[in-house]
Amino acid sequence: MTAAERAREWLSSAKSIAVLTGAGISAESGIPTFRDQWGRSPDRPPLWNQFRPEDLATPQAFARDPKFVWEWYDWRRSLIAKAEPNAGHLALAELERRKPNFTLITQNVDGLHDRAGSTHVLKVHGDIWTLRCTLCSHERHDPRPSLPELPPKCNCGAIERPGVVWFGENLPPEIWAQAEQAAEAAGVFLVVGTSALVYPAAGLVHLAKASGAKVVEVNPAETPVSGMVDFSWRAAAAEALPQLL
Ligand code: BV8
Ligand code: ZN
Repeated sequence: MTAAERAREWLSSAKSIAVLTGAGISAESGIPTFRDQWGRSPDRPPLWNQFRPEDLATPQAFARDPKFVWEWYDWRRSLIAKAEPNAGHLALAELERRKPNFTLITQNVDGLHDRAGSTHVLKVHGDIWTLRCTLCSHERHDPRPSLPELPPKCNCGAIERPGVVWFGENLPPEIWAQAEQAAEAAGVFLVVGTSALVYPAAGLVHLAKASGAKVVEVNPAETPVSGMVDFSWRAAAAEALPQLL
């Protein structure tokens, strides 16, 4: 039985399915991942080459230099705006249409799952297109690829931050609770394109496994969860996920 046949068989008999995606599913849309390209990618402005995401995606970095952090997010927003969802994103949107109990949980902030047609996306690390005021917490969606002024300003006069979850910050409680419930209830849990290093998101894999799910990983590289999943598919998301349909 091929990898695809095995995964398809598990999916067809699953009463509920949950999927956790990471930056790897957007790699084939041309968006650099956090850990396996950032440092070396030539298209990443030299300005940030000496920084790691863990250094920039923090409240401390933002408090120290909001304009610098905003320039990083503005560059990412403009890159994402030029990107298109790939076959991996589209396959998950199709799977959602076909399977009644289907929950997509993503660590990505790029919004490509929504643009691919997924309708119920649990964004556990927030959304790069949302801006939140640092003073009055007013949130707004701003789809403009590059903002007229950095940092952007709220009507109340205070500066706004990206509506994402930074390191050291809690995940949105209600979204996180739904993600945990979906992982616990899943008959099949797919973990796609994540290095499984960032917690508590990576913990969903352990939770799904402990709750009796069949866990399938899709990743061209080995990760810390490869040893515990039922099947670790060494493949790119855009190549493997369409084979699940
Ligand atoms: C929290 C939003 C409670 C912002 C992000 C020590 C030990 C354990 C944990 C910690 C620790 N010290 C601190 C912590 C907690 C910390 C953490 O986990 N740190 C890590 C670095 C050890 N976590 C937190 O702080 C979280 N909050 O714990 O709250 C708390 C409260 C107060 C005080 C303390 C704790 C918040 C974490 C959220 C951070 N925000 N993003 C932004 O985007 O700018 S995380 C960031 O990393 C992205 O969201 C990203 O999605 C996420 C995970 O990375 P991946 O998605 O996995 O991407 P990565 O590049 O790593 O991997 C890509 C994978 O794709 C690779 O495996 C590659 O092989 C694969 N791939 C490549 N190409 C393809 C592919 N796969 C398929 N197809 C392909 N074509
Ligand atoms: Zn405000």
